[in-house]
Amino acid sequence: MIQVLLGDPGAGKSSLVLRFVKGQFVEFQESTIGAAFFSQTLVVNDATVKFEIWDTAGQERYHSLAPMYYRGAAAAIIVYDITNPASFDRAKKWVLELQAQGNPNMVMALAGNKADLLDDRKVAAEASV
Ligand SMILES: Nc1nc2c(ncn2[C@@H]2O[C@H](COP(=O)(O)OP(=O)(O)OP(=O)(O)O)[C@@H](O)[C@H]2O)c(=O)[nH]1
Ligand SMILES: [Mg+2]
Repeated sequence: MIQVLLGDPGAGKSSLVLRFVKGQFVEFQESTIGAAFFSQTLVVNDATVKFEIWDTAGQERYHSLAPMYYRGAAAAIIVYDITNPASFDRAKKWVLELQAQGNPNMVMALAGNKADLLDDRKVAAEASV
């Protein structure tokens, strides 16, 4: 299953993938250039699922590359940082772009990242896209 992560720079896309694939977290994760590819095989309900993940770069100058990664994806995870309202606004734009230009069968999920920084939350849990 091909999956793509989209979202503001600094939202934590690479950190989520690194945790999922290697179980690691680094405090000073470098900003992604272009996109990075990861894969992870898991057994889910007796079925073996191979996740093939495109971790895209959030910086605006890479925006035009994004369709190359989301067009073939079965699922997209749009990541924002709960302490950063601008990242939530950017997430809404990704939803609109995927609705307009993505594969209509693609599953979309919105992930409010940096849940450990709850005291600094600036996007309400009930905020809607
Ligand atoms: N406190 C906290 N920090 C996080 C969390 N996830 C990521 N970070 C930090 O946020 C910074 C940015 O994370 P990245 O994973 O590089 O963000 P990104 O979305 O991949 O950014 P780009 O590659 O530039 O698009 C890093 O310094 C991470 O250590 C989290 O859940 N909690
Ligand atoms: Mg990254």
